[in-house]
Amino acid sequence: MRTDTPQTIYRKDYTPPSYLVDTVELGFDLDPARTIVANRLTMRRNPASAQREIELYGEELELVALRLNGKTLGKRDYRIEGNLLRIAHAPEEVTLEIETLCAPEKNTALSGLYVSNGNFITQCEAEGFRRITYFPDRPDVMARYTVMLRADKERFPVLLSNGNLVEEGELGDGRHYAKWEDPFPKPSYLFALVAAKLVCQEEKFQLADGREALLQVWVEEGNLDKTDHAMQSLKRSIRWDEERYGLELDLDRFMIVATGDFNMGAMENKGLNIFNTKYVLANPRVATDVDFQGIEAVVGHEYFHNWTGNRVTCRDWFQLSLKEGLTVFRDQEFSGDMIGTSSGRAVNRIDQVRTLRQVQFPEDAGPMAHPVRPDSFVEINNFYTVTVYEKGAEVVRMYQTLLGREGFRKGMDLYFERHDGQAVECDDFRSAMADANGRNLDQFERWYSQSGTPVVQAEGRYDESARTYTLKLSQSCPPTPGQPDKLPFHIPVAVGLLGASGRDLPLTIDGKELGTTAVLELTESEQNFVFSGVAESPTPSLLRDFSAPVVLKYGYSDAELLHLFSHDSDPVNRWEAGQRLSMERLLKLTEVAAAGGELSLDDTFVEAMRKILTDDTLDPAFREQALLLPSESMIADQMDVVQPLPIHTARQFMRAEIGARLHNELLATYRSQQTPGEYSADAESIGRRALKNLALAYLGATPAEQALALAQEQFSNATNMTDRVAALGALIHANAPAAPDALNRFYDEFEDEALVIDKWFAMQATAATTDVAKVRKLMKHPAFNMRNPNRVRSLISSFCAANPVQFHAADGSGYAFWAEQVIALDALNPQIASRLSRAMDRWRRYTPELQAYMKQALEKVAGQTKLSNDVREVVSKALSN
Ligand code: B3K
Ligand code: ZN
Repeated sequence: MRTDTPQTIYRKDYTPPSYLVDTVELGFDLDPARTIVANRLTMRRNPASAQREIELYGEELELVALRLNGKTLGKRDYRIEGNLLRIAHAPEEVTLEIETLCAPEKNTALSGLYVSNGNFITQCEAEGFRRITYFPDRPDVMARYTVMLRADKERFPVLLSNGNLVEEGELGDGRHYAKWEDPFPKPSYLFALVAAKLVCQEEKFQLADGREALLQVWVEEGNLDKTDHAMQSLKRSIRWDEERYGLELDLDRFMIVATGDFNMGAMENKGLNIFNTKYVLANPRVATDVDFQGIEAVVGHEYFHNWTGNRVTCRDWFQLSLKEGLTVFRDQEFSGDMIGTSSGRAVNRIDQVRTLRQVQFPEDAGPMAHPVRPDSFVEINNFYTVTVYEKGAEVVRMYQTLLGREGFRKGMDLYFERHDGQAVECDDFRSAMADANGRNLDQFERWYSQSGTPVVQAEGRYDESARTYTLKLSQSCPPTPGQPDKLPFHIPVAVGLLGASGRDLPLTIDGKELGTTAVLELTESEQNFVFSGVAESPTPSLLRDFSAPVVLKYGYSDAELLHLFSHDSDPVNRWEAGQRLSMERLLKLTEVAAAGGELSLDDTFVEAMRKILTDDTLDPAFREQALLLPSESMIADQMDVVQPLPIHTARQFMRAEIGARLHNELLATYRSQQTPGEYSADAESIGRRALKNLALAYLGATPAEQALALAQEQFSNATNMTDRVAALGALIHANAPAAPDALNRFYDEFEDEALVIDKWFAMQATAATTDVAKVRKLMKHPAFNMRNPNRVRSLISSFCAANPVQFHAADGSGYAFWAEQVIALDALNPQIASRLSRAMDRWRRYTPELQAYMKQALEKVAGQTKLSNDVREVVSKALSN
């Protein structure tokens, strides 16, 4: 917590570290109130640095002793300025011994060493290691670690750290020890320790080269019935990385530890991944299909970091997307491959596109917009964003689209050949891709340096006599903070042409046959692509498989969209056509609702929905995606002045219309898509449940009694959490008389399952009937805890980010609540407070009345004298012009 003006750090100011560290020996005497950390480092001057002082970072530490080459340093031998400890005139080679004290039980920020439900846990990325000991805590300093842990045996029977266990034993007086050695040099952000009362599911697993690795999933006693899915996911991840990229597990032991108090999803510490329980614990009783899928993806993600992030790491934090964008891409491909079928893969891709549009596009268009490789930051923790992660993954995906899967693999191989064991930059990855394929990817660099979402405008012209179709593509990119003008991007635009029958036409450009999908490379502001031998006037299917993270504009007619919605061979674009059809209508309905007019929905649209709903040749999972309407926030993004209430009214009206006019088909679907028998989280069953529950939701959007009876019946008889919450959600969203009782029953049954109680809070927080007063009341519930990030997210963040009607209440009460909670949370956990503060990013887009209240709330937060850098950066960017 600082009161001085936060400092901005610039990418251009990078200088190499003055000293390199070879070895680190850490000794921990673990005590929740007062932990002693002894740190012995061997260092040597870095020939690549002009700087001669030793620079160590430290935060919230009490320095007890400091020795250099055996000699105790006095106050005059070093300087401490803020978080930096500097030692001048040090020799070429030094051994530093540092003893510090910290208080893990007082650490509510959950960064560094903290206590969670009585257990010791660490989180060091990005800059948590400096809260454990003084250290050159920057990712380009890689060292070998040996760790000695000492703790009370009764309270902390399990002692874990990175690498291999080399020794353990008793210390007398009820204490014991364990010594761990990590054979691989690593940056400090990958350090981890766990001292806890835990149990594990473990298994020996055969690696491709014949070695056996010990795999463990550690959880609190009582949760051993929820570890199997994580273990299976881990094994699948290991196998997949061997097969797809030839990358093997390099350790004899790989551990996952679950904790209930965690700022994000999980962390890829070398050999000792630490996870939020949300991404480990699952069984059908407590976890939904989405939870099962999330666990597989996150277990994969953290495992894949072992190569993309750990073996090859980032030179500095500006390069974060080097590991995150690439690793998200890898986990996305993994999830797609695990589903296997092409339509399953498409559904997976549609989910990615939806997230990107729903969360990343708004970020790119708001005050926090930044390039995939940012140029500056105040607080690095604010840059673990959807831009760095999800847009970063799209950037990596574009290499694969441009180079092909094999070309991409060649690039990956070269990347590891060149950089294994190094801390590198995004440019190094791009060079490896270019060099391995003999391609010039210079212009592609702009995806890393320019922020904002590019807009690609398309126009098509068919020349009947020449049998040519000319596609004119032009690009532009709106100004973003600090970047008024943009240069053209290198954009892969995958295109197909549909004939009147709905079938793909063969594509030829410059005499080259390109199959039925051509990847056009748009590199200029404007380019023409001429397809020859086009037998009929086609309907263009543009940006297939969402080949670039851009907004695509084309003046589609309703007829063309209906044609694509019925026939496009590219499932992503088929879905996209449906989204465009609904979005157009939702925007018109919103206008009418705002003017107090009468709402109506055309038959054409309802018929198109009916056709998809009843098309049994389509996968249920795809049908569900195609029938799902754009969210209220996505509608808001399309408007010049956002009016949350009319948007809600319009969307609710459309849901009710679909529910009523397709009543029979929805009911039939509800009945035909049941998944009786034992629960299985395979893609097929997940798809059936999704479609069935969407049908239930549509039916529940109408006033029909029958739907509520179905929901009640499903709620009572459900044998899995997916069906249980879907039914409860339908009751809550219909404001059914049975809802309060169902909520109580749900609570009583799952009182001891923290992750389920999170759902209980979140469902209430996002109900359109839940106003600020109700949220305040829920905050007084004994199960609410302001110190637990999952709980805060489930109640406070869900309300502010996913209950638009109430959050944007006309009296400004939602915003006042937001300010109050941001301030309260900031004193406990700046990272969580900062995430919440982002709910106000796009305040300038609302009506003047709402804007005035929002500004007031932002100013209230900004006016606090004691505010973390995290929150200060976000609110000051929101308020600046
Ligand atoms: N690398 C971590 C994120 C750390 C966030 C620090 N504020 C998880 C991940 O992306 O795998
Ligand atoms: Zn990651």
